[in-house]
Amino acid sequence: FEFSGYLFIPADGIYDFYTESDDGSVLMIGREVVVDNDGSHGAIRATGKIALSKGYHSFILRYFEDYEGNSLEWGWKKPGSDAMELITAKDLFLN
Ligand SMILES: [Ca+2]
Repeated sequence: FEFSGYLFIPADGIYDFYTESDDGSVLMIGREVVVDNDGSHGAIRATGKIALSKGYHSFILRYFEDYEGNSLEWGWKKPGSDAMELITAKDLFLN
């Protein structure tokens, strides 16, 4: 599966992202791979970080399922926050 669209970044800063997937997933923002959680595996989390400016940024979230269970979740930690939270529909603008 490939999900794409735009993510609204509320303020300049360094953002942490994660995907937690069974099996593999990769998150790209702009042309940069931010989270590489690829490969055949059970539900594991991978993280990455990127500096972003305020505004709309394109993203691609790729996911595949190989065998047995299947799940996909993604989230972020905004600058000044100390906890990861889910990315919700209000953060997204789809193509
Ligand atoms: Ca699986």
